[in-house]
Amino acid sequence: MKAHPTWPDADAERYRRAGYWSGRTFGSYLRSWAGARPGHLALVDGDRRWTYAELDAAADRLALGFRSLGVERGDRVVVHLPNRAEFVLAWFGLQRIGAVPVHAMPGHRRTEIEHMVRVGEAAAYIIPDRHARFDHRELARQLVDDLAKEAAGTPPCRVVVCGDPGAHRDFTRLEDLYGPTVPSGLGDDGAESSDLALLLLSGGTTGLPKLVPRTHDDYAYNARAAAGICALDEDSVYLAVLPIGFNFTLACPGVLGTFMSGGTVVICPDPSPQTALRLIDERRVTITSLSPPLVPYWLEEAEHGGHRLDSLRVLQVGGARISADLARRIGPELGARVQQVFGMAEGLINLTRLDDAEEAACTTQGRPISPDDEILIVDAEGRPVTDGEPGELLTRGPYTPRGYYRAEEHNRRAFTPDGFYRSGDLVRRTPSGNLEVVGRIKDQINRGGEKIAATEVEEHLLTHPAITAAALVGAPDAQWGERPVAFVICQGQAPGSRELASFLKQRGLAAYKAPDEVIAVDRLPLTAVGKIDKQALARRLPRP
Ligand code: OOB
Repeated sequence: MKAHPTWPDADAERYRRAGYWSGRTFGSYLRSWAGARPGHLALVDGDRRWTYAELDAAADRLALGFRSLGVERGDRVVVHLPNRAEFVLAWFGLQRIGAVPVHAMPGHRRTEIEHMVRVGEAAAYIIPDRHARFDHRELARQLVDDLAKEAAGTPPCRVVVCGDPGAHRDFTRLEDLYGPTVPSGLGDDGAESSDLALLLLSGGTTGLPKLVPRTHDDYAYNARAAAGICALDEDSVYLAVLPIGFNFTLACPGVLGTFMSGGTVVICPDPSPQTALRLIDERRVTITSLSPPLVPYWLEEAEHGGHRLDSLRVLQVGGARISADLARRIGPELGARVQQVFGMAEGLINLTRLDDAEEAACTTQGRPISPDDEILIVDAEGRPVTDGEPGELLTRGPYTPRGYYRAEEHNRRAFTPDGFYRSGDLVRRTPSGNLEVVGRIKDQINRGGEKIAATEVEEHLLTHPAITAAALVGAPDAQWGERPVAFVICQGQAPGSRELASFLKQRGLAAYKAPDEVIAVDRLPLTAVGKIDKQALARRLPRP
């Protein structure tokens, strides 16, 4: 059985003929970038730098190391690294042998990682030693030990540590994976462009998050098309502020789009505005991307920090809705053009264009990047709405996969029979032709760009001894856009938000998913079909 659906032959052929799908893998792309501009600066992390030739050589050497560890073509490897050059080096090292990175977010913990390792049957798990006061080696130790007990005899998931493996002798230091310098480089990576290149974690609406299978063909096109719209070239300098594993940062156009254009990627090691604005000044950054909650801090730092920001041409903002008022301040206060990005791990990317009217750039979330992105805006019965009316966004196209990875049953609900992805987003087409995101019908909370699947958290809340029923709802929030609030029915004393946060932490859930507030109720309102009526609950919340 196939692990995931692919595009029907006729569509694949059309995408190839249109030139969207180049027939090349990321491993071969890197080789040709290095051939074209060997000495050009590709990657900067603090005072460490790599030219394209050096990046290519590092990928070769790491590829050999991964291979010696037993990682083979098609194997999945969970990458859980923060913003460091090693993310990029390891990523291309894996690409070069046709292995498949599975992207974890820095905040993910045991629950999320275990899920990715299990669903992906990961051959390896790449971690930092410590990051943000968390010892990743401890998490890895417990996880691989538990898995080994369960599945004695099957190949273990190897742990690779960027930094110090500490006392864990069976863990491998990433540094030690560098094989000998191979002047000619590895030959063909053996992968085909239609193969899986990476797995992205979906924002999710169900108890268990889904993995999105992205191929070389589709993901390379995603990065290339976005880079074209942003007019990137070899003088472009992209600052990676949000996590590199996030689709936005990696390929919209992000890190990969910058490489496709021969530019330079600068890694921002922490998201503080001081660090980011200092790097923009020092490295003459031309483009970067942010989530909306960071924008006010940047404006504040720009006003008082004394940084030279005149190199910055474009500030992309996306992942969650930015208010028009905030967007309007970006041009005058930062001297950069605002570009809204409405994308999804599942594929479709919408961008406002650099020559859109200022008002459209500030009030809409852009339009698809490919002429062959198909968009339907439909009502609750699946019928197209009158143009300009709001409805659910359905989409299909050359970089929107036709289903999740190993999730056959879920795919039947998340995709229409003719292959459209049901985004769960409510949008309307504005007179400018751009889309505006006006709401959501999926059971998800968007905390300033971080997605929280309500049912996932509810399932964990229900394991609390005092809680007999739970509903997680997004409350409007001035800073985050939304924050998670839990309505709970309890036996005895209701736990407070602090207690629940530590309870969920113990259960290995990422901290950003914990409810900010807990409201104890006697009963939960139900809809006509007997589901918890979240809209009724949302109406009980105070407006910000
Ligand atoms: C990005 O990807 P995901 O997979 O974390 O989240 C996708 C969802 C969308 O379905 C939508 O609900 C929301 O995030 N969203 C936005 C938005 N951008 C994403 N809602 C309103 N306004 C926006 N600008 O979030 C993502 C992937 C690639 C590029 C940018 C964002």
